[in-house]
Amino acid sequence: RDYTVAILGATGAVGTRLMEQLAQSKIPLKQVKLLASARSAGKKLKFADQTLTVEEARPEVFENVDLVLASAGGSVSKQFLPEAVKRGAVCVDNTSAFRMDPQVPLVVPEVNAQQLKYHHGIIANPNCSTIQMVVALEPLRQRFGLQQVVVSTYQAVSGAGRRAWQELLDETQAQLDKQAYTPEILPTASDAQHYPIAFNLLPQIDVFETDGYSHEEWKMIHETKKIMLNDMDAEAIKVTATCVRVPVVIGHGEAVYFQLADHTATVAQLQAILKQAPGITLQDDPQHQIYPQPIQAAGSRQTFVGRVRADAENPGAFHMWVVSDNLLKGAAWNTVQIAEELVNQDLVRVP
Ligand code: 11C
Repeated sequence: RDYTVAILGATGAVGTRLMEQLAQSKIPLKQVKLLASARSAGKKLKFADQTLTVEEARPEVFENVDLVLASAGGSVSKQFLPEAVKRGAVCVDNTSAFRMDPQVPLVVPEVNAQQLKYHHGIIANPNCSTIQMVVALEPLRQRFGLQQVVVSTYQAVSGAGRRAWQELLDETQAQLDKQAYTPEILPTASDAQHYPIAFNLLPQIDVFETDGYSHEEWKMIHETKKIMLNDMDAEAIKVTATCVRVPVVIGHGEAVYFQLADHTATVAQLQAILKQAPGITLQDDPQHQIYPQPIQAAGSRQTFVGRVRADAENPGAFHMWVVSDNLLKGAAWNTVQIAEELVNQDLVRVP
């Protein structure tokens, strides 16, 4: 069977990579449709060796589409994905619109591909910072049990979109040129205050909840529980997070501190498991200064893990440093990987 695939939000930072990842994927393609807002309709974009014209997203354009890969923002997904499902298309959504819906599997294929068979037409792709963390933690959880996670993130500006990416570049140039620059996007476009990211750190990603956590921190806590335990409020694994934006273009870094149930686990065992685990490249040789870095991870589908070390005062507790390309494993690649799994498991149909 060959598939007609629509990309909703083809012109954004993730959309561009969705096209690249789809072109490289094993999915047999009948036709590819590029969909975006009326503003981008008519644009011509390269897909593999073809030139495709972007169409305006309207409910009718989903007729005869088998698979939708969506990354045009939560409100666009809420508006169009139910229309696509009504017309028989299965949708993989990279926005947060449906992630906590109990009818919607939230999937990282290395962790919970078995959840895909329960889909009702929509599958959600998790937040980028959650994905790379669960890829690294899951093989350790499988072997030793996992009780608690404390994560601090160092997140690249591309996570906040193309305009935030440009803001870092323009602001850095302005500061080097000793020119004035007024930030308009970061820490988050929808909040009242904007602060410089060049030569700075911003401990705010997304808006704040009433309990003092940012929404990004909330996502890391509840998405991790849903992916690993299929319950967004599960108490069996405690998770807490501090999310920080750093002046890096691509590649989120995470300092992950975790408590295993089995207190006999050793660093050598953890390294051996991580070395074999799907989707992971172990870069852990401090004597030779080998450890993951965003500039090396950018452009790769892998999750890179290093700095694995034991907390000498707390048996069963360890640190690791996890880096991945937030636009690939954190978004476009995980989305296309889910689509490949749906094809492999013969699940491209609305039940
Ligand atoms: C960031 N993690 O770095 C966000 C971007 O829920 O898919 C991804 C937002 C999401 O700003």
